[in-house]
Amino acid sequence: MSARTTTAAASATDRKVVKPTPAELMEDTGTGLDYGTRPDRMGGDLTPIDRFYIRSHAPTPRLDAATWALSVEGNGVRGPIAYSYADLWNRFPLVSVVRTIECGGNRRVLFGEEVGHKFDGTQWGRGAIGTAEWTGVRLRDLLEPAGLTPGACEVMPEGLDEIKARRPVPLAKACADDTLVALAMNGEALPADHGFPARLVVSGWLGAASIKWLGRIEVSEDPLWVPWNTEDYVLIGPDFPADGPSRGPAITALPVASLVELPWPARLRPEPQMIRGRAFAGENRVASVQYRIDDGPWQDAPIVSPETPGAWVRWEFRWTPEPGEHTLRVRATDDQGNTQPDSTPWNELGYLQTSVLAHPVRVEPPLRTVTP
Ligand SMILES: Nc1nc2c(c(=O)[nH]1)N[C@H]1C(S)=C(S)[C@@H](COP(=O)(O)O)O[C@H]1N2
Ligand SMILES: [Mo]
Repeated sequence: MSARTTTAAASATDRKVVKPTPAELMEDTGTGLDYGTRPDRMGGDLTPIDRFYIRSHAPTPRLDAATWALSVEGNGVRGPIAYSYADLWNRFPLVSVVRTIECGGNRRVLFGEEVGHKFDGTQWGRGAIGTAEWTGVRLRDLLEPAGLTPGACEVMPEGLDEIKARRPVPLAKACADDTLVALAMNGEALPADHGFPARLVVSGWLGAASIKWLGRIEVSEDPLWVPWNTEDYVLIGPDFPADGPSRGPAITALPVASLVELPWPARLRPEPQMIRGRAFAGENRVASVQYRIDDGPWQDAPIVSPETPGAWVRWEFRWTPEPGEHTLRVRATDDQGNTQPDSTPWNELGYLQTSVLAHPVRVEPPLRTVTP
């Protein structure tokens, strides 16, 4: 074996994630674990698996579906129960839903630029969001055979990765129609980086609730406190009072935000073109999207995709930009009347950036036509 092949083989096994993460499709945040989707390569209504963002706190575990099992246990069920991979595929109705997953830390770098601070944590631009068709079994169908006790109130999935990621969800959310134990993503068995053999999909909530590589589900009659609802994925700051053992309120449903499908800064030609983007409002519906160029008026950017609860919408508008430097602003409004604000409330860990972004756009001078 040549020295070169040895190095290639070594670096291949040292990789912490499994799928390729080419720079044409994904933004490397530098942790080796976390890759965002390039905003100008988001694909169609669904994000293709080859570019779906990855957010993992530890290397992707390689799990064998043949020996894997998922247990349901805790003082909130009458007796523990365990399912094999085949049980999940064969014993329960399979459900498919299109849902968006977004990391609570998405846009952290832009939040930092807004407030003049460098937040700790994964240095996300705008790409920690993606939408897939998830196929699997309703979580409530898996809880029911274990016999929920009348006092059961919290359901805590646990991952089989090195950190045993855990994040409780209240029973009502756990039993929602669209809270799934997903086995497939966009019609393929779940890829290793996205939680094979099975992950939770908690519609409209921060990505951290959608635990990957499920191994165990605890049902509890008591509130559960774990790092992901006491010190991480909580809002810490003067606007956010501490909550029992937690340093601040735990993030649940995500607030409305939007994305322009252009690089940052964008470079455009001075010709008629369609500007496209997405908006997502967590558990709410996106009601409208508006855009503004420089100091011009706010105008409607029509929504052009089907509206699916818990999934992003796509919007677009036509623009013939003049050469020079421009600022493009977009603001989405949800069906509860919430509009993206002008500034994001300060919180120590830089979560939930939703303020209107000033997207820099440089428009090239027109091409000179060469006359003979
Ligand atoms: N077991 C486990 N589940 C996890 C995580 C993790 O590190 N370990 N990361 C969470 C976070 S913070 C997010 S944003 C989503 C990302 O899902 P994705 O990598 O499929 O995009 O997974 C969540 N589930
Ligand atoms: Mo996340």
